[in-house]
Amino acid sequence: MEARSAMLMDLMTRAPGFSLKRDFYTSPAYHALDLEHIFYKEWLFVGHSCEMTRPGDFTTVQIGEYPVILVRGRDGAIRAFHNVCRHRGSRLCTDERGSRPRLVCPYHQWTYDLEGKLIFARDMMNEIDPAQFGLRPVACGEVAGWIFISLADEPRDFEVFRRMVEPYMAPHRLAEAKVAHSSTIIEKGNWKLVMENNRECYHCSGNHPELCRVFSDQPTLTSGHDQMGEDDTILSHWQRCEAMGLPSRYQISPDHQYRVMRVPFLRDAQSMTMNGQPAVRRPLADFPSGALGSMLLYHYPNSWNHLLSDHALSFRVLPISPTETEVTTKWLVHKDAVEGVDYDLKALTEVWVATNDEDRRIVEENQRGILSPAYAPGPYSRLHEGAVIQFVDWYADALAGRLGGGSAVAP
Ligand code: 3BY
Ligand code: FES
Ligand code: FE
Repeated sequence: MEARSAMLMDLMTRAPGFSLKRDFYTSPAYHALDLEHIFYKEWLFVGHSCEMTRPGDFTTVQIGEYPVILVRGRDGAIRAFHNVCRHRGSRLCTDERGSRPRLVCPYHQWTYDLEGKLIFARDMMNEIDPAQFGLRPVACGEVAGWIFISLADEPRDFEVFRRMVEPYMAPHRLAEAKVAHSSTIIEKGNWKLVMENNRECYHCSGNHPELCRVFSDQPTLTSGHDQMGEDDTILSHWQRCEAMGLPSRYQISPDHQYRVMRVPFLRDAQSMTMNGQPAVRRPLADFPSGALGSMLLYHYPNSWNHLLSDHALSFRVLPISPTETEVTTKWLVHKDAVEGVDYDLKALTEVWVATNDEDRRIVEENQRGILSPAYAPGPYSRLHEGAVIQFVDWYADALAGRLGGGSAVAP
């Protein structure tokens, strides 16, 4: 059977509340469908505006088959383009990041301005209409310093997402931050295993000694989001933070694609550090208290984020192959915080460097088990893995709708 029909059939007949069939985590054909119908259609988190502060600053990113460049224009706006020269198609910018007054193709030096206009094609300016050969734009949106792109011809509504999450993010003043540290790891596992693993803390007590020093693995907090408002500790945390002007209550989009909420840390911890003390002396904003816990932002298919009082963390997930996923973590601090004076890099990064490595191992072992022909879908815990069920339902619904089958959630 053609992969598309096989996948649709698998989605329509899957057992809800169970992990997916093996092909979803292993098959190259299913992976290609994930790219086409999820990664080439949804808004994707790619980076931070504070990484491109001046005109000409650029960063590049590879989404499946698409190389993309993000560049700040002379007008101050950040734009995204396909990183493909309009002459004969060479990749235009080869560096991961940098700064250029113009974008010059390394092959025959066709030259584009920072707004993507072709301004020079040696000995060809009379032969062609340069207006026809500008860089092809990619939709680009920003919310509170977080940059998203969409490769879709008709991108989904970004404003509705922005309106929900901006009030939660803006008080952390992340456009005025800087990236203090960045780590990129390749996990030998399907991207959905990376996301599923992130969506539960059923594995935390057995695997994350560092994270568990400050982060509770209590199910209401990490998975049963719908029950959050019934938990007194969470309710009083929300009330305290909202009294400081920080929106905190759990909100989720109608299709469950993205959500925000503020969660308290254990005891009096203020940050995700080994001792719970702030890692950065200079906080991100003038918060009256440091015990804000974490403002969590999840956006499917490819990011989760922790906004703390002293720093912020972003996590970007990009599929490389059916069994390989790139995970990039960035630690953001106030732009004027000085390393060695206001923060110690090891203290800042220790918990998540360890946690990421533990999660990598978990995901890789999960993948190795699933690669066995003996693997069969297993049940998610209703108590601890409710958010995994939500993620898989979102994925299955989004795909089934696009493959032509309507909702994939069994009645
Ligand atoms: O090396 C780079 O990334 C350059 C080459 C041409 C344009 N680009 C910004
Ligand atoms: Fe870019 Fe020729 S391919 S200048
Ligand atoms: Fe984990």
